[in-house]
Amino acid sequence: MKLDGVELRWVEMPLRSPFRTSFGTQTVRQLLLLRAVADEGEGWGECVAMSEPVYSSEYQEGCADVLRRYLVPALTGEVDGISVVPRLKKYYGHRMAKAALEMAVLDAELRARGVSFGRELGATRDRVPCGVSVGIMNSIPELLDAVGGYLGEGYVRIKLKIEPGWDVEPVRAVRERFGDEVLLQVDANTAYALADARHLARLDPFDLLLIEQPLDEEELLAHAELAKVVQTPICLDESITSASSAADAIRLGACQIVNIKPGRVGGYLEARRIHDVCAANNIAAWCGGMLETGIGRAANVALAALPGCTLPGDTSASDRYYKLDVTEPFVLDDGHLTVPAGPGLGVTPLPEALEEVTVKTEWIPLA
Ligand code: NPG
Repeated sequence: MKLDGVELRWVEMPLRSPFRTSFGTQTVRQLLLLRAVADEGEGWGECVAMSEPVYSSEYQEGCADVLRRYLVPALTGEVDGISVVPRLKKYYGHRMAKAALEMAVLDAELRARGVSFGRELGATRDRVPCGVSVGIMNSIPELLDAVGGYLGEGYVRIKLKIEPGWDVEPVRAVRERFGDEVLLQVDANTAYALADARHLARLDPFDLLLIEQPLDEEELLAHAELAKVVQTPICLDESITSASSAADAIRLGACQIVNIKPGRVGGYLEARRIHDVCAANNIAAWCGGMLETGIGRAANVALAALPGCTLPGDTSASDRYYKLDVTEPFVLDDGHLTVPAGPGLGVTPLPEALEEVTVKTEWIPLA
């Protein structure tokens, strides 16, 4: 397959309600969508970088810049999904930008071959159980209302965002109100230090599935130390940037569970390798989320259907975040989403919806 070029599309998706994490509050999700145009057809990619470098070092304008300056121009001549990331090897980092480009090329290739993302990645299920991530709220009653709403909609697992000052009490309140059977986990997004180990151990009585990324992303050994004090299983997110970092973290005892986010690790093919590393080590994995549109959600749901993704993912329905998605919405059915079965992502943006959220576009031609 030969690429004619790649269109970048800046979209702004208003959130139905503000989403607060330990790194900030989002009210609008700004994303970069990619459309790879090749001789054999088109493919879509989604770059999950945020507008500011507050979750990771990448950010939207940085991704656009590296895509136009280095990554897209490197894809001259014959290209297919599997060759994208190896061809970009000389350019350090920029995993979210690379992931988006790989995704767009892979989608174009798979659509041309008539193969779905799920089939290509090795999915073994046609629907996946879904969790939901619940932001930090202004009060416990507000939190209980939100959690009650999501449980009522059928979500099979609740993840509470936590930070110092919003941890033990919200967890206790959710357990007291909704009982011990609810699958419950927490996500700190690096907000704690190893010195907080005793405090975090106060979460142990609540029988959580996991505590996600309590410490800084570079602190693997500290996570291993924390695991000796805290009984709740530790799950890593920000720290896991590749299959090799996943293997190291597991070997060091820094995590017992892994959150796989394709953008963070440089693409769906690396995400699959991480899945394989986890499976080989008997480490549970699950698919994370980054407030994707229906485009990224389609691919995430395919990843979540792999056999080693044994815990429910942050693969919520479109209406968890957006009134209007750019594809046909993903709708929860008995707590599950259906894995798209059509060629490539199995979903295509709806022109009108896409237009409504688009801020600008840019065409990057290939020589
Ligand atoms: O359901 O898509 C979702 C969101 C899940 O909490 C979620 N994502 O830290 O994992 C995270 C968080 C996130 C969202 C991080 C957007 C960065 C950007």
